[in-house]
Amino acid sequence: MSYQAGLKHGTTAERLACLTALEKKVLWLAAWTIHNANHIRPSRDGLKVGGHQASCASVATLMTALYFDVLQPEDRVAVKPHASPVFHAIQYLFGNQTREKLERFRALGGAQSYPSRTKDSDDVDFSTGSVGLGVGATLFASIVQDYLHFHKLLPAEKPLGRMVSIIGDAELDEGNVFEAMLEGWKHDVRNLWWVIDYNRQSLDRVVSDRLFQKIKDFFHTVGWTVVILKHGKLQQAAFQRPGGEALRQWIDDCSNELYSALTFKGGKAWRERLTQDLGHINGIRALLDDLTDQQLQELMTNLAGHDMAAVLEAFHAVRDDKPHCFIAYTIKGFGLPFAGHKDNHAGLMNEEQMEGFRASMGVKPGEEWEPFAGLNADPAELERFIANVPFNRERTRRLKSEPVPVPTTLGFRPVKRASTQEAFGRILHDLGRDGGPLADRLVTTSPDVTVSTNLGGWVNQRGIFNRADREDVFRSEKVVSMQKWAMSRHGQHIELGIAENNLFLMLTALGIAGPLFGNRLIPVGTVYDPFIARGLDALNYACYQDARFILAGTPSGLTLAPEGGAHQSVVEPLIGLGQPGLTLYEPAYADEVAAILHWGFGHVQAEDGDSLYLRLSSRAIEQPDRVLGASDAAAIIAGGYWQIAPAEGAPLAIAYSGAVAPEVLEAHAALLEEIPGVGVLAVTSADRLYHEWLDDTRRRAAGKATTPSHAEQLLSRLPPGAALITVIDGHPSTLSWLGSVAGHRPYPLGTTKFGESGDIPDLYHKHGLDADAMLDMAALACVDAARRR
Ligand SMILES: Cc1ncc(C[n+]2csc(CCOP(=O)(O)OP(=O)(O)O)c2C)c(N)n1
Ligand SMILES: [Mg+2]
Repeated sequence: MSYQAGLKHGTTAERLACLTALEKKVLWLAAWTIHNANHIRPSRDGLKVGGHQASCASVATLMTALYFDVLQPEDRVAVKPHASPVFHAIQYLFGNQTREKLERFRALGGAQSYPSRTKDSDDVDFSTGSVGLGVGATLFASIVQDYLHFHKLLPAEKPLGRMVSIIGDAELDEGNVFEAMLEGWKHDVRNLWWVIDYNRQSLDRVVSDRLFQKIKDFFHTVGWTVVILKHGKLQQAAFQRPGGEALRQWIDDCSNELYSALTFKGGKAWRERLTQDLGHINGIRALLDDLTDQQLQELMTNLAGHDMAAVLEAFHAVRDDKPHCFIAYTIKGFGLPFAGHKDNHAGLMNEEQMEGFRASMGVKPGEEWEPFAGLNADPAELERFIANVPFNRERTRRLKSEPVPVPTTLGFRPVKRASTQEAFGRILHDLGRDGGPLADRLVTTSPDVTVSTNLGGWVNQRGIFNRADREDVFRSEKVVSMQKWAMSRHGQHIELGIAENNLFLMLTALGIAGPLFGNRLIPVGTVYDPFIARGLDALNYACYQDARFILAGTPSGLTLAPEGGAHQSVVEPLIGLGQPGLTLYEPAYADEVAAILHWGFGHVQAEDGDSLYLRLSSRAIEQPDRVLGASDAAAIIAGGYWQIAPAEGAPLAIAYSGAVAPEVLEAHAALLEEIPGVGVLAVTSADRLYHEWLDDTRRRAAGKATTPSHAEQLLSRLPPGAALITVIDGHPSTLSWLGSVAGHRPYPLGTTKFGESGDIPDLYHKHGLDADAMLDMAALACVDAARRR
């Protein structure tokens, strides 16, 4: 249970020597990788390649200490985005990254600018890039690790890992970090280390002096242990000398801006300023006189975050699994010519500066990529040291996990009337009740909308996950309620507070449980459809990691009618259509929901699969009297089917998605009287239809043979030039593109404006989604057609 077993307490002088040598090499390689990409590799487009030498220099000591000494194989790490070159340099020294990829840093096929689980080959645990999200992801990964542990889905003999985030201090400006911390407190999160590279600089500026106090307070408030690493060993020794206490006080009182500016100016400037401010204090002049300008600069920049011994001491002093926050004082650009300069974030050393840096590192031309060139240590010993680094013991940490078998059918019960949301809830309820391997690996989660998104039945069957058992007080007090709310370590629903960012970070962590922890989970999250937008960057982040999950956005569109415009989703189908790594489905009927979920449980596990987004509704509608066969289900999965086939040569059809089905059928019945043979195309996934059609078009453009896409096959049943009325309770461009597949004229209906409170007939009328609106479009189509003839 504890990770202590593998840790050493007390570092020998030999180890320290190896680590300080490696720290120097890591800094060099990171800076050189960026330099090579910008100044040596030929440019074809004249663009600055970029990279962040100052951000890397700031964190080189911390990351060397972590990766080469402190971390254990079971630990998982999110690295601040701009330290990507440091991460790749470390993996290069481990033998997990190639020189070619470093040489191609930020070029196609090379090491990625920001660590990427999917695009990098050197075992990135969590992708980062959008600041703050990697930080939050580690917290949720820790909850997922606990979940797996209590569900006996982790090897019993292995200790739990620490989820570690190496954080740029400005990442703490992101609100999602604090949302995550609160949720972590509720879940009594453990085994979490956040290491803050406290260089007191963000992109634009030097940050406020008193910020760390606030940061400390936040962490204390939610029960974390805060460790401040401020003064390195050199400074600590200087403080012991006469006048030393005054020097400490001066450093503590110095504003971040002044400290940064003096760091940039160097030893001479420190001497002037300290003489001016402290010269009258006994011992100070002697202290200054004993040091050259260079040594004085070393002393004043000897913050603990750059002092290997101090860093190791702090990390190894941890004795428990409480969440820990390390605030490590550092200098942005430490050891580089622009150290401390406020504009250094994207600064790059020029050729001349690089030559100076090269000389100080002892690296000869031609030896830039040599792992041990210029180090004051025996290469054989360094090799031995690296071969024994605990973190790198298990060469690949990307774990394999067995697929979770999906039953041949889901127990679907036909009903006369139902909403897609009810159908979703009922299917999960039945799975929970009937049990089996799939049900045992399902985990649901929701930001305070569990009951209102119909997860209640499932929760009644499977309970809520909590580290400590907690009875349902309302139940024990015999207060009648449909909902059981008992919590235990065996529960399978993770209840979150209302923070959609947290939902998506939780889905991220649940959705990579397989590769991270060796056992898959099948995560299902629910959210009110409009509030997907609240967590959108985190959803994008989840997809970017290739986390796999099923998301139900429900209720959606105008069908929330009385809830009004603030709860109405308009643009979400376009998010579903456009978001890579996520496939949108918007079924109309319960049996479609069953077919999609049944297939989806396998799809989210497939090597070439992705995550699913089911846009659902709470509007109960009459269900078709039918039993779906295999080919019907296949068409639903492929994105659509002719619910009413068009007659040969029919001049018009209606294509629709979701809960507008009754209005479509009503319009269809009315149209039949005038235009025989009108068809109704049920589009279950505009996303699948669109992307398959697009891929097919691209393949044909590349001269490759293909079979026509599903969209093309469906629409070829209509003669070219026929009218296609498209209808969706969402933005009309979700479906109107269908007109371009086989040369049909689109007549789009859908929502383009904010809604307001009302009932469905009023709102559908106002927004042009009722049968009358469809008939008006049909009349227009007839007029247009007559004009063309
Ligand atoms: C969500 C988001 N907004 C903006 C950026 C652009 N950006 C990249 S780094 C950065 C500031 C980083 O400062 P800090 O976290 O302190 O990192 P360091 O000082 O270590 O470079 C900003 C604003 C981003 N990557 N993500
Ligand atoms: Mg910073």
